[in-house]
Amino acid sequence: MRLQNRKEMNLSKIDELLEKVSNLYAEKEQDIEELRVKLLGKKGEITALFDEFRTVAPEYKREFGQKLNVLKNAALSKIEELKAKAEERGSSEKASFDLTKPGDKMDMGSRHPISITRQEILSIFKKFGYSVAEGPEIEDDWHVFGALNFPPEHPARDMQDTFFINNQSDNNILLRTHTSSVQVRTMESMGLPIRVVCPGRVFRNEAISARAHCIFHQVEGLYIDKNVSFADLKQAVLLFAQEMFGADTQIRMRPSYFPFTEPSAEVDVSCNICKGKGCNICKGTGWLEIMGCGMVDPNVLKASGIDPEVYSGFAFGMGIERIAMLKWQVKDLRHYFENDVRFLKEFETVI
Ligand code: 2U9
Repeated sequence: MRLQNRKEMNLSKIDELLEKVSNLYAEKEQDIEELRVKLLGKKGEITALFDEFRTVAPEYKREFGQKLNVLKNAALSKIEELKAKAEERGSSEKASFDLTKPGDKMDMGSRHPISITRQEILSIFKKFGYSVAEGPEIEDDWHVFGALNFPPEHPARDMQDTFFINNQSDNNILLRTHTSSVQVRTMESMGLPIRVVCPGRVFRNEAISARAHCIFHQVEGLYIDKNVSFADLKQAVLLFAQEMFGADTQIRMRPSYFPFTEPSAEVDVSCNICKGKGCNICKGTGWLEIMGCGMVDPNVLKASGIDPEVYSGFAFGMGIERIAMLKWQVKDLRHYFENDVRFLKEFETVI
């Protein structure tokens, strides 16, 4: 290693940096840190002089080393001084906040309209003495079709209409197409009488449109006891409709068909928008379809070990999306699945 003589010693560089350090100025913490790195960081100017120190001739090392230490200490205390000033400034800025100012508005989350509607339907039936039961979304053929009097060749058992697990309709494992499977499980496991409502997500192999979706939500109900009649069903449906859509709501029943009920009916409520006069919501009819219902088919009772000679019952089923569409006059079911915040915000005030 060639040792530097006194002339070559970078003493003037040290003086130059001393001058620079005494004039250092920065306000922001980030700028102060930048200055520190420039001088004392791994590749800093002062650090470079320490590297140079190793090459200074022994007789000059003392003088060079002393000056270098003075420079280093000056730089360190300058940086500390600037930092302390910045901190002081920061805390006095904070103290000058107006603590009486109202806070910034926070965006609150809100319940989804399907959840709100589900809760409303359930609390009406809870008031009538029903309990709530839930069950699996992945089901077997028996609980979705077999126990519910679906004939072996019924189209719902086809892959066209139902999602089978592993895409095989003969493996008997499928996504439930209705929550009736939960009522079947209730009949199998609970004692009589039964008063139960079953909410849940169901799956059907359908094209998605403004009125249909391959995933939707249902609430179904089942009431089984001795001497249950169609009149009891009609009264239960009327009271539900009046709680849900208003005390002056009227209902009508139209004959229908389901494998699991006999007789069966579709239920309409009087249109609460035009009060029965006819509008574009009820398509001029004055009536809106809200659910299906019927007396539980004796075969369904038998399949779950209930004697149809002793017991009878009624059942009903409704799509939550449909009820929510009618309640808030939403014209396209897909809004409920897209979760556009502008749509969801409409329900912020509904608890
Ligand atoms: C058991 C016995 C009978 C449930 C019922 C309906 C009528 C019905 C539809 C409404 C619109 C399904 O969501 S929707 O597409 N449901 O019309 N459901 S009676 O009957 C049962 C269920 C379980 C053991």
